Amino acid sequence: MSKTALITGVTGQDGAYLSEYLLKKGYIVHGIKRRASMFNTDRIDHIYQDPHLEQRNFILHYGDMTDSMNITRIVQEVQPDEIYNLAAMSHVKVSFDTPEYTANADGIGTLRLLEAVRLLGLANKSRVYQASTSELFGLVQEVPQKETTPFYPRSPYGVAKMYAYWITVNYREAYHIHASNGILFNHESPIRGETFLTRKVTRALSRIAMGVQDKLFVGNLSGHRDWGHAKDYIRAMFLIVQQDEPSDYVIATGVTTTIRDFIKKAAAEIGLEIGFRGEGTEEKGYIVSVDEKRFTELVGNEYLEGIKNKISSKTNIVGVDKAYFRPTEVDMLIGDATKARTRLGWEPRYDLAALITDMMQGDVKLVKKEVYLKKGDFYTPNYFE
Ligand code: NAP
Ligand code: F7E
Repeated sequence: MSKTALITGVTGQDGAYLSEYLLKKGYIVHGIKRRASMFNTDRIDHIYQDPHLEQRNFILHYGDMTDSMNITRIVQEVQPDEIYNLAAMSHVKVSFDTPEYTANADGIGTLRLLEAVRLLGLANKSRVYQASTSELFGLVQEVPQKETTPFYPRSPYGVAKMYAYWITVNYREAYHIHASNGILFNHESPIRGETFLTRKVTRALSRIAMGVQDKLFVGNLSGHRDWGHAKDYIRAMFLIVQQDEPSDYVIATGVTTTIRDFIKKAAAEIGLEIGFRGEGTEEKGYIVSVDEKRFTELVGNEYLEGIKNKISSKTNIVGVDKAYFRPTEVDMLIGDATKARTRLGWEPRYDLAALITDMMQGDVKLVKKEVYLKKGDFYTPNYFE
């Protein structure tokens, strides 16, 4: 018989990849999506099933992590074998603007879900995966970070996720729920939200290359992140839930890179060499040279002249805007996933170079579509942050 999974945050990056993955494994997948004033199911459109079909294995429910009755009712209706709690206000910078909401959705939301499992008598049936985060390590107390590294969160998001982490551990110990935390380091993809650093960079570089954007503004260029591919990380989520015993696992690549280097590597992917000059808010990035063959192959010959102009005029294409600084920053993340490698047999298949290739290819393609529509005089939104 097919297993049934319930995914909160099904419309997000990880929710979309996990849904696809579980459907391929023969699961019946239920997802919770929020009501929005526009369609918000772009990432799952390719697996969406018409509600009028009689036999469906992908079913969406309206819901919200801030609504206990809604969460409890959905868990009761679905009677899931596995619950993946991926829903969250997941943007660290925005959590400083919406701290109470973040605590409610990300922290108490997790409690609501666990309490639903307990109250409905599903403690022995429904396994729970909690989307924990490397943001728990914040002001890092150890390098690299592993399961035993003390937590020191640095944002309302990190603090809310810390509550969610411990309430998951507590419900495991108190009520013997098979509940586990995946302490996932940053993971990205071509469908990453456009306001996270990596996607903001790959999208902006593609647009700059094709002349539809002049400049990329970022915040702190010196932070380090351990970036992996979301496709690898949702495999880890699945493996964690399949273990006989629940436990908490760090999932990371073990390689850390600065934001500045990420920008350079992403640009190099399409043949652009970027150099940085200046310091602090005066630091600026320029195109120093172009690999004409690579650029022409991947972006297009028609845009080469524009790039050469930017080089000769020393046009600055990356700038720092302190609006993107955070009141407290997480400077250095690098994970040690030895426990996951040994116990789960998990290994990432993508390294940073492969991740960047995938993301740049995705965004170059999207910007080509944008340019095509603009040329045809059709409206295309700018979507600036
Ligand atoms: P994401 O793309 O931002 O997706 C978040 C999902 O949660 C979206 O479906 C969003 O719905 C939904 N959501 C937000 N608030 C909600 C609420 N109050 N009620 C119900 N749904 C709500 O995030 P992601 O990158 O896929 O990450 C998945 C989970 O892993 C999150 O919990 C995140 O905090 C955590 N995490 C992510 C990373 C990473 O690097 N990606 C690393 C560690 C942990 P809308 O589509 O309507 O906005
Ligand atoms: O920032 C710096 C920023 O917003 C990465 C979430 O998925 O991963 C994510 O959180 C770094 C930070 O991710 C800009 O200051 C510079 O140092 O892409 P990010 P994050 O904050 O690491 C963790 C693991 C999660 O759990 C979260 O849910 O890049 N940075 N300039 C910038 N960041 C953004 N967003 N935008 C900038 O312009």
